[in-house]
Amino acid sequence: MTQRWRNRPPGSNWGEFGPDDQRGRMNLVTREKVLQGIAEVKEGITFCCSLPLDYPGGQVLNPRRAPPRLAATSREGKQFFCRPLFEFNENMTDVICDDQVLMSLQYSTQWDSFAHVGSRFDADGDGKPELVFYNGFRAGEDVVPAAPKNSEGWERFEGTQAKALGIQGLAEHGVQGRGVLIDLHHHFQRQRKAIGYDDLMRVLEKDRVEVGKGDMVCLYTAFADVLLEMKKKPDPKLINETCTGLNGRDEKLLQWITDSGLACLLADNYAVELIAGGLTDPLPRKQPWLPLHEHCLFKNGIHLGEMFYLSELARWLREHQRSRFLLTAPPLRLPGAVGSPSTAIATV
Ligand code: UVW
Repeated sequence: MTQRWRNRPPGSNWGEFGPDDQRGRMNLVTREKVLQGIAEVKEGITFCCSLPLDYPGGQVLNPRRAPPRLAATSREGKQFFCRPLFEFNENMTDVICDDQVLMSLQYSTQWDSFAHVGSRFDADGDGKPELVFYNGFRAGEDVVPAAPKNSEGWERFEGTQAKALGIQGLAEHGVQGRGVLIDLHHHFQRQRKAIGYDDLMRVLEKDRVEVGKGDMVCLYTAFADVLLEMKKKPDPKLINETCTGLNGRDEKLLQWITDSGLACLLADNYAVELIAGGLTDPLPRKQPWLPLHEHCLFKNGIHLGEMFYLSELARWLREHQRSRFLLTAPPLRLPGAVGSPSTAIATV
C-alpha cells in the first residue's frame, strides 16, 4: 500500500500535498511568501519573539514538562567550565566553558510538530481505530515510543523517535515569511474567553487585518505577559483564569482556519486554544480533548506555536497601524524530536 490510509478524517487535507507529505500547510510558504514577508521590512527594527526559556517556571502549567537544567560537560572527571587549558598544556592561554541542557522541548516558547498530537482513527478502513498522525503516519512505525529501560532516571524513556513528521521537517522548510498579528488582547484584555469565529471576524474587521494564503498567523493575548509578571512562580489559579484562546469546538472557526489558507498558527498563550477540562473529566461522547490541535496538527498539517512572546511587537504594530511583518521562527533541526523551542524574530 503506497497510500497509508483508505479513510481520511472528515475535514482533513490528507494527500493534498502528496501521499508522503510531511510539511503540511508550510508548503504554502513559497518563495513568493518569503518575498512578501521581506517587503514588510521598512524600519529594520527587530523583536525577539521568544520568552526566556526558563519561563513559565516550575511545573504548574504542565506537570509533564520540566524547566531547563544546565550543567557543565566534563573531561577526566572535572567540569569543563572556566577551565584553563594550561592544565593540559602550560603554554596554552585559553579558558573554556562548555555546557549541556536537560529540558522538555515544549517547556516554553515552542513549536508543535505533527507528531505531537494524533488520533485514534480508523485510517485503514477495517472498522478498528489505529493510532495515526497527519497524512496517515502510524504510531509505533513512524512515530516510535522508547523501549522502557530498567531505571528510575531520565534514561528510562530515552530513545523516542519521530521517524516521520518530526520537528526537523519544519526546520528544513525554513520558517520565514509573512507574519500577520491578530491583537486579541486589545479587544478582550485579560478576560478568560474562548474566541469563536464571530469574535475573530469582528476583531479582523475592526483592526482591518487580512489573512492571506500562506501567511503565518500570530495571536497576541497577553498570556506571556502574565507569565513574566509571575516571575517563574506561576499561580495555578490565575493561569487557568486569564487571557483568551481559540475555541477549538467552534466548527465555523475551524472551517475558517481551513479556508483562510494560513500556513501556521502561533500564539503567546499556552495552547493556542483554551483547554476545557482536565484529562480525567468525563466527556459525553468520543471527542478530542484538544480539538484545535486535532484540526490543525492531525487533520490539516498546520503547525502550532505556543508561548511565543509577542507583546512588544503587538504594541509597535498597533502604534504604527500595521499588522504584517517578516517572521523568522525556526525550530531546532533536531532529528526525531516532536517539539522545539524557537528564538523567533519579527522584523518590521
Ligand atoms: C498539550 O499537551 C496540552 O499540548 P500543547 O503544549 O501543544 O498545548
